[in-house]
Amino acid sequence: MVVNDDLDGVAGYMQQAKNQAIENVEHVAEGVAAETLPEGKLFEIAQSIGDKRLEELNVEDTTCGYCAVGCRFDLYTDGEAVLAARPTDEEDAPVNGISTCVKGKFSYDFVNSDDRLTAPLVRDESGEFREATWDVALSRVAEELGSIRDEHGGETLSVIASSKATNEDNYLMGKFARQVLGTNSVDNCNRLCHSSTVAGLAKTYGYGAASISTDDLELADCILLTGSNTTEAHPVLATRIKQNVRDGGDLIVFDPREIQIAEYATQYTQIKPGYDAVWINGITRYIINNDLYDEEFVQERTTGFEDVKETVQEFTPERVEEITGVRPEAIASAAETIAEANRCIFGWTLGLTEHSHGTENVMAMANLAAITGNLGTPGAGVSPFRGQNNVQGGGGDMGPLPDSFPGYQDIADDEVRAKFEDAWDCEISPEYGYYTTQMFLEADDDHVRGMYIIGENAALSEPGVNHAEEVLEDLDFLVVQDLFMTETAQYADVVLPACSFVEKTGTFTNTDRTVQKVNKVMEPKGKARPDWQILQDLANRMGREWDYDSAAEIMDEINSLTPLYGGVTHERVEAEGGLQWPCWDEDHPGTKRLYTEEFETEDGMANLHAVGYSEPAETPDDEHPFTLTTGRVLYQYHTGTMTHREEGIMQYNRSDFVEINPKTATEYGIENGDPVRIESRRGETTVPAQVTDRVGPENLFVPIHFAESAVNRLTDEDRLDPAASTPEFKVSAVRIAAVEDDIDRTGTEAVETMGDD
Ligand SMILES: Nc1nc2c(c(=O)[nH]1)N[C@H]1C(S)=C(S)[C@@H](COP(=O)(O)OP(=O)(O)OC[C@H]3O[C@@H](n4cnc5c(=O)[nH]c(N)nc54)[C@H](O)[C@@H]3O)O[C@H]1N2
Ligand SMILES: Nc1nc2c(c(=O)[nH]1)N[C@H]1C(S)=C(S)[C@@H](COP(=O)(O)OP(=O)(O)OC[C@H]3O[C@@H](n4cnc5c(=O)[nH]c(N)nc54)[C@H](O)[C@@H]3O)O[C@H]1N2
Ligand code: SF4
Ligand SMILES: [Mo]
Repeated sequence: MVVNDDLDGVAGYMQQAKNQAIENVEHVAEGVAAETLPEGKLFEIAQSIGDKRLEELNVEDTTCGYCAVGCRFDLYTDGEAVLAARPTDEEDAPVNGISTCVKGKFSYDFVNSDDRLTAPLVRDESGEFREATWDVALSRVAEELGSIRDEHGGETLSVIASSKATNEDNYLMGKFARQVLGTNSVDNCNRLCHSSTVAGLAKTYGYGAASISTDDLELADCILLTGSNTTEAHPVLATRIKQNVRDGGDLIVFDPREIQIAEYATQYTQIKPGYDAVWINGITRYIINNDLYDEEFVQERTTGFEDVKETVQEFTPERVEEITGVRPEAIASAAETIAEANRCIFGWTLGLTEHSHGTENVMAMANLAAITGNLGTPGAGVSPFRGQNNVQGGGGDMGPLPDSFPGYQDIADDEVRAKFEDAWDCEISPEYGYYTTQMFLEADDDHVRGMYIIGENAALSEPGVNHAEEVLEDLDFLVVQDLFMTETAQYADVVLPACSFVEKTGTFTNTDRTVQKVNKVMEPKGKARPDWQILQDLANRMGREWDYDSAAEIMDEINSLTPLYGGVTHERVEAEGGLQWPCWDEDHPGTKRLYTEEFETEDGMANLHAVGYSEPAETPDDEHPFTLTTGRVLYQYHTGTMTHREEGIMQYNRSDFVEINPKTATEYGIENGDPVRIESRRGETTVPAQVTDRVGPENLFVPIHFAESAVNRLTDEDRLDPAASTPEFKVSAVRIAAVEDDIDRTGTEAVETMGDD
């Protein structure tokens, strides 16, 4: 690559970033960017800015729209495309400072992509989509949703809200569902993700959120991580964890796959998927029986200890080994390291939650954190790393949920409901609506007849998509609001073009409860509009009089109705560089750590609940002898609508694959790259093999990123966590076969067909 040393400004920065990335192999996110993005791409960015005068570019600081780490940076645009991301002032970037990962730094080709939706589309009588004006499209939506509501009742309508969108957008999605459509069936991707965390933590401690601040990750003496592929899914948090390990902290990783973060761990223990409560209870038992627990904390700040003590007795080291494959020494050493640490953080992600008993797994973990007294102090606490950029805020705090209003206020509580009925001038049923996973099941009996899906690619991301596709096909009416003609939008009657985070203003709330500002960097593409403006137009066509002028005005309403966000105004978020909830009023400084004095339960104590034996809903047998688990890779994001359009990323990762142990591969005559057919009781898919001892001989792993392989054809839509309705994405029983016919391994078609037809 030709390097022009004279490049200054942004171009110089890009060059510097690349040099640093190459030199600093420790920094995996940057290192990966350097390794994976072809030089051409980096050069192109540097060059395109080098060719322009800096003053011709628009620069805004904003918050990343990919994951919930909540990195902040400046984005540079020439009005046509995003040219570069570079660090913003460090005080405005409390989580990441100057770090970002490959997606936040480079993956913006989607914004100006030729296949962005730029005008509303309405399906005509022949079944073809036709471009339409906003007036025509929204009138059609208002008419169809209105007639289903009037004929069959509002409760037969469902809204899927979007954790990609802002808090302000999501607040209005919840309000729209309840006030305009008259349904409590409004939910979002949290159901497929961390809702078992929210349920488990809310029941034990009060808040369904991380108790720590990201800074605590560097203050802990010990971090127990499980079910989190941190370097790939939360790269910037992984950097902070690795920094802690370099400074002498202990890192314990329990995961069925020997993921990259395991290389940095003081202890890595391979587990069998689906039995987390068993090994966690084993550690709790060891700590209690060896008197290593925090007696004072247990006495003064918890209830339920005796029950827990009694219940964990069945999880003897021998039994734990028999069920999970974890050796007694591994339980003992983890238990001792946790107990010896003055401050320990318990971090987890989907490996713990996406199970038919995810809520119990989380409660087992919450018990362990409480009996060791690791809550409410610096460097100690629980940290579920949340997923989508705004799932904490938009997917939870803002209340697009079947059971709660903004701020987790229960819709069944008469006083709370009266407050919202009064503010929104409508009647609201005290009956909870359907969770996302239930919406799809209830549609079979016509309990759901119409859906409004906003920024969610359900046709790929729901469990059991063979069933989800049938539902989408059979609905009386479906409206989809997205950036692209997704696999879901292809089933719609009307498709509405929305703005991406780069084109709008508002706030996102990240994984440690920090509300941060999202600033408009570019004008909307074509006729696309911010989600809140579309909703406002639609609400008014359906008989309401919404007249918000800006996202800030919506936030004012949120402040007045949501105690947790009482003082979270745009002005303060901007001035203070982020505010952590709870922030009760204008004078409240926000909350760095939860539970310093009290838990948010009725008695102020951590209410421990004993958790017994649980196993996956489906276990391997002679017919389906392998356990399939599913998840992510660093370069791709979910169903690929954003990352598949970034050629630099696609050059590295063009298709899904199956991780398969060398022993199993030999047994089936499979070599690296060979196509493998994987079948479950629900469906099948074929992907190339990646032969690796990252997984054990009885386990397989397939990522979730490509429609061609659509791994959710194999997962199960029926068996859900009883408390949270989360599906068991992390365990399916499958069989495999080597296949003769060749499959497309280049992945180019995935890029070309996405959104084109
Ligand atoms: N690059 C990238 N980053 C992302 C996303 C993305 O699509 N791409 N998505 C974002 C979102 S929405 C989310 S929710 C997060 C998800 O972040 P993660 O949950 O870290 O992502 P997964 O790949 O689903 O990984 C889950 C981990 O659980 C392990 N696991 C599987 N089964 C079990 C089990 O039974 N028990 C235990 N203990 N572990 C198990 C897997 O081996 C894997 O290491 O990532 C966010 N960040
Ligand atoms: N097998 C298996 N399945 C899984 C998982 C797993 O681990 N295994 N993980 C689950 C999890 S944790 C999650 S979070 C889900 C993710 O599933 P989805 O949320 O369906 O995945 P995305 O591809 O992120 O879809 C987001 C959509 O929003 C659009 N979008 C982006 N920004 C905006 C905006 O501002 N406004 C609007 N209106 N649209 C926007 C994007 O184009 C995209 O189509 O997948 C779940 N499915
Ligand atoms: S770690 Fe997450 S928030 Fe940070 S740049 Fe990467 S995708 Fe964006
Ligand atoms: Mo997620």
